[in-house]
Amino acid sequence: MVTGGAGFIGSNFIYHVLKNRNDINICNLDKLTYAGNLENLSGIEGQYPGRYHFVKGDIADESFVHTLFETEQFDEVVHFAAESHVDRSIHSATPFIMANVLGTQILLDASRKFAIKKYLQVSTDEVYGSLGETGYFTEETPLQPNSPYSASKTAADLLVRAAFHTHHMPVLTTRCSNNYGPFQFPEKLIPLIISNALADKALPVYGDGMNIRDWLHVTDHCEAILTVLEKGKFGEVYNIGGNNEWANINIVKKILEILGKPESLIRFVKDRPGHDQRYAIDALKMKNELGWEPSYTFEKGITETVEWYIGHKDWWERIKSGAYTDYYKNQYEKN
Ligand code: NAD
Ligand code: TDX
Repeated sequence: MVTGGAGFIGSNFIYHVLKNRNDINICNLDKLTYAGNLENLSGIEGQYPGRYHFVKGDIADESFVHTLFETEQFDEVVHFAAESHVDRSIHSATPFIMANVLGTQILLDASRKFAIKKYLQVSTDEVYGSLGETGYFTEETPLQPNSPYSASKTAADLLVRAAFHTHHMPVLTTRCSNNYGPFQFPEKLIPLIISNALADKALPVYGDGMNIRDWLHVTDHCEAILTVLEKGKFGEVYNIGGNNEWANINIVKKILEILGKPESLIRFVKDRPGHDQRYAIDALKMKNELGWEPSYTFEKGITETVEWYIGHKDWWERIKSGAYTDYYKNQYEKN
């Protein structure tokens, strides 16, 4: 079972697995929140007959989850489903606790009751907090989350850790840096900048634009998760990253250069409260123990991603013209 498979990384993961592993069938459990979009998977049942099906439901609904596990008899669980946007967690934290914390414990309980053979928790580098100018997050870095989003992801990681130590559950945890690629919801930096620039709209950059993120192509993340699922050691944490640090302002300028749009579109806006300064992952454990390394260069990945958004204007225009417009006004046009 994949949870959250109608979102950005989950949908990419489902395609990646069905394409590369003939012996794996997938049930996708997703609540279809604002971020879940079945258009991301349109035609997949026909492309892979009998190997994929969708179930709509909430991971935080205990009786529903237990019934589903009993009916479907899953072997393995890969858990992506989450509220995932830091800015939304600053406006309202409760949905993050319900989905990310309660939802994770309910999945762990069901996995234990129905003797799931492997449970993989998809986590984030944000659990480690923020770095200064030097250094990297290793798997031993203390957990110091700074936003309600990252605090909820940290709580979930600790519940997974407890499930291993207390119940000896077959769990694995991955912590990845920022992803980019096709099907990313246009509230996140890269798709927001591409789609706004294509529409000649202002490009909001928080603060001075000097916050740094380590960007990884989503396909590399999916391959890393599959590697951990197949070769990882139970109870262990694996950091996944691109060794690819960029200041936000330079990412924005890079996108404008690819699109041939002017830098005059850039607007420096009010900073995100508690904005983490820098994330950078040390992914040596993935390389040395499991033999995984990123395959995309950033040049190739970002160029392909910009081309994907140019070719899928209908996809993001539909999102941007729906309920998302209210969020956008509240986040960017209120001040
Ligand atoms: P996303 O917001 O695009 O997708 C999340 C999906 O989860 C959506 O389809 C949504 O409908 C579903 N969902 C939310 N609450 C649910 C619930 N209660 N029950 C069932 N489904 C629910 O997120 P994403 O960017 O694809 O991230 C996926 C996972 O990867 C998250 O756990 C996130 O913390 C983690 N992660 C993301 C990044 C990144 O850069 N995007 C980096 C590292 C880790
Ligand atoms: O309008 C914007 N302007 C801006 O300057 C937005 C939306 C973001 N930013 C900045 C904030 C961050 O420094 O860009 C950077 C990236 O922002 P997001 O795309 O919101 O990602 P981030 O906050 O880094 O979190 C992401 O990476 C880790 C994902 O959303 C998380 O789900 C994942 O865990």
